[in-house]
Amino acid sequence: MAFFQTPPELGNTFDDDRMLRSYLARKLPGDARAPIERELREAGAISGGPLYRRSLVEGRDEPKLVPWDAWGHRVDRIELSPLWREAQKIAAERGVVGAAYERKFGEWSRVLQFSLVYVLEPSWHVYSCPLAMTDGAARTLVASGNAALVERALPRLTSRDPEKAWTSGQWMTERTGGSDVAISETIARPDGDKFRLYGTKWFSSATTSQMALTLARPEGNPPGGSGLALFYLEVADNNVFVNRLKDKLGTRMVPTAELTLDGTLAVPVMGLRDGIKHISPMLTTTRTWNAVCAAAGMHRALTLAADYAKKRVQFGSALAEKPLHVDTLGWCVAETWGAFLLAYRAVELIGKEEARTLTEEDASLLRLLVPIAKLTTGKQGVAVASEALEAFGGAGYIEDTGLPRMLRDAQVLPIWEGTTNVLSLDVLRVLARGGSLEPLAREIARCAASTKDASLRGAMETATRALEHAGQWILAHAGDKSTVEQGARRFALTLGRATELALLCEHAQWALDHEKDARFAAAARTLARTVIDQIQDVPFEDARALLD
Ligand code: UCC
Repeated sequence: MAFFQTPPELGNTFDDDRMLRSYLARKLPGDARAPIERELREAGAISGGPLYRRSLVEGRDEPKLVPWDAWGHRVDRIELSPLWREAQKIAAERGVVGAAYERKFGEWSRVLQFSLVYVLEPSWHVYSCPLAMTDGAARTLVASGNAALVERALPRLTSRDPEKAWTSGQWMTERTGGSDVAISETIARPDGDKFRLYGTKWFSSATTSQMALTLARPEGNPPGGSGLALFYLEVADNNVFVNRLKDKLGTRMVPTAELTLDGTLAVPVMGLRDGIKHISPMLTTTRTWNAVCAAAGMHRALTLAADYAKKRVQFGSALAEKPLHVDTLGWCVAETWGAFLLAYRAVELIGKEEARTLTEEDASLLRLLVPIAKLTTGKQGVAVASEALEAFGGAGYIEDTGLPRMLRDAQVLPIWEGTTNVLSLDVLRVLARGGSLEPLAREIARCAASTKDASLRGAMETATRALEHAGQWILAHAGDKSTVEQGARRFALTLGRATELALLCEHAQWALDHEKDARFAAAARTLARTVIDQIQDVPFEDARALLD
């Protein structure tokens, strides 16, 4: 009898998620828990069942640009994959954006909404990208106080009716750069009480969206970020030309396009200045999506690898019996749970902000936590996806297993929405503009205060010491801008990993007390054995010499 390997399988991706379920049990108030779990269980059945199966067979069904119709008219139509069309419907009906704005569960509404994202994301070929920007646009419009735009767009952006629901683009990146947005070249010329935009947008990920928020410089404004204004536009019949779709390493179902705006009618969202500042609610939102999706991708890769390890026999026993394989997957679990808790801490605070229960201290924590969560989980997402693929041996490298896509899609997480280095500089920006490490110190002290079990003491101390070391380092180099900038990534990653470890200790203590579950404690100890404190003084000459 010839041998055929049994492939990995998924069950209900909510029911099978130890971390998510334990987290919800710990956090949700009694009356919210049952209805939230019900919604997530339904989403988990879709994600682990029909959507996952489709994602495997439709993995090459990429979007197509149709620039001209049969009779020579320029149409610039983008044909989406069937799976994306299905995702559009599921997302609207399940309220993957809308649930956050309905606020049925007060400050926990964001936990429901982001948990829907977390459960569904790995099965719908990164449909979370346009949803993230839709959520970001909704939050930005609400924050702007522009009543006319809120009235026009918000009901559509948050609708549960697939026929009415809109998605939004966020068009910031230009040929001049995706990081240094202040040097954008798009100009805005007055046309009555509106403006016409002229320029090129180099990456627009949700090109099929009905609206977009974008930056442009009103003619006569000074150079730099403060001279840009934030504009709202609707895409249909509005002189938006699709130059081409981008040929990307991953996120291949996302119709990322290069656009020319040639007289596109737009209205200012909030005055004619400070566009970067005004679009910052969008950055906060999409970066949180990024962190949640990183944790979701890690969890999916790990779940498949762990299931496979039970089925795959090599050298006389299942991989799940091999100490070395178990050790490798155990590391993946610890990284995944750490990433989850860090991302969800940002989610909780956004929920509080929207329910108006956020304290000033919480607000300072949120501002620091979002870039830290995005940059830390982005790196973890790539590392865990890579390790999970390797755990399949050659099968992890073969396209029709559906596995390689996980690594390609993970690789975008540290790139879009601000690279690791740009976000490390954002952390420095927070500290330079009146912030401090105090909110993180309080967070870690809170975790330490609740962590009593002797088996967690060492791990908790590792987190506390790492944060202290980071604090000493930044203080010691306060006057030396170049040294601080050079070490910014190590600094930010230390903050991120220390916070993850502290949150994991806190959760582990709760799980020991309330669920008699020692797995989170094992995960905390495993995470503590990785490099948490990355602070080092590296002579700049060494780095420079290597590039000369
Ligand atoms: O990649 C892209 C699309 C991909 C699709 C996304 C899907 C994601 C979903 C995932 C699901 C799977 S779009 C391109 C993304 N690009 C970026 O994210 C930009 C990266 N660059 C930066 O973040 C830079 O740090 C800039 C652009 C913000 C730096 O510009 P400036 O002009 O140098 O900034 P300033 O002068 O430091 O800040 C201008 C103002 C300040 O306010 P004031 O004037 O009151 O001091 C800042 O405090 O903006 C404020 N500000 C912020 N506020 C700047 N950044 C922030 C922030 N993050 N939060 C709050």
